[in-house]
Amino acid sequence: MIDHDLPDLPLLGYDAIEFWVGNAKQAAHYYRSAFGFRVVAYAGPETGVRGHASYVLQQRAIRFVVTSGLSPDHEVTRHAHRHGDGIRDVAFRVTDAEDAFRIAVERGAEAHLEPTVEEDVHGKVVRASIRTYGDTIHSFVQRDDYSGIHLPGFEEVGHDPVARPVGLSSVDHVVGNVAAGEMDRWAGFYERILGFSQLRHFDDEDISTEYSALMSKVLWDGHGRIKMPINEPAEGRKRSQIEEFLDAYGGPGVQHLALSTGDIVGTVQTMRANGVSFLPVPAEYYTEARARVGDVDESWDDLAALGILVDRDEEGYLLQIFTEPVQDRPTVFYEIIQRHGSRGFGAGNFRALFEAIEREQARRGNL
Ligand code: TYF
Ligand code: FE
Repeated sequence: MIDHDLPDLPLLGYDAIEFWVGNAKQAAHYYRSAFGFRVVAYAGPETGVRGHASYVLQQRAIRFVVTSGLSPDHEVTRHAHRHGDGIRDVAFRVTDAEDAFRIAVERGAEAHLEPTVEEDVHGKVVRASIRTYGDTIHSFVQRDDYSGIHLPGFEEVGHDPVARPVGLSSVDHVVGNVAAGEMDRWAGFYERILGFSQLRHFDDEDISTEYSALMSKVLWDGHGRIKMPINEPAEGRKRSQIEEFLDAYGGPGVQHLALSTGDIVGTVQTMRANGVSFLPVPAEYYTEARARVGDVDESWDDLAALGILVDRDEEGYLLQIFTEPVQDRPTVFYEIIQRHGSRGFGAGNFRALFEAIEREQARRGNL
């Protein structure tokens, strides 16, 4: 619960999501050519930054940073060695980073970066970070007094000849995988430290043991600006997909990022044409889904041709689809989501989804 003796800790939304990768130059190219992001800024030796290179990628309100180390012992290189390409920082935008950091640490967060002011001709940015699960951090970024492209040290990159936007518009949610028995502790972390509350949880016996082999709790900021589900493995019929992730990633970390689109049919058509692989959905799914969901604005033929899943609840419906992991390790993947009223996570798709994931686990010899 929130400690009401302490002031509120308002998070304005996601700031950048930073990936630490083996080869940022090539990772940036993938997000440009396949996901339609535009490279807007760069930092590295050419811009006076030592030790690493970073590319800032933008599509509407989504900002990714991909960074790699330039020498064998750099911390970014070591992170990439251990985890493979993965998410280091899920940053939040705040109005006062020093305040946010102080409140979080008073509530028990482990400090990673003390409040740090960076300045250039475009103004100033204040940043501070706390640790979360595994080697993942949350930065608090205060950039109201900054007009530069990203952060001091970055240089703007002009026209991107590769990127063609695919319609992705914002980060909907960011999901973490933690070890068995740790979900409640991390749910408590988001409640206690950031003042989040539990939106819903999937730990009913039938869901967790019969076919999903995972439990999940959704923590959110109470506004919908930030949603952070946490999964842990559960005993199931088969080896948990969460266990597979934890082994391949070398511990807890971000499992998937859900990105919103206003036109999922167009977005998925373009991403598929760009070479992105999505989880295959059996044709029978659509017979069941049409009966379960009823009328939708989209054409069922388009949804079936593209493998888009559909779910409905009291508030409306949603469309969602999942990529294969975007590394050779079975770790981070993406969800593309379009909401028509529903604030859910597609619980009605869990059986079809988790069975599809299990088929992929089996193809990798990990089931
Ligand atoms: O974020 C969610 O809850 C949905 C469902 O390993 C989901 O996207 C949950 C766990 C998982 C894959 C998808
Ligand atoms: Fe999701």
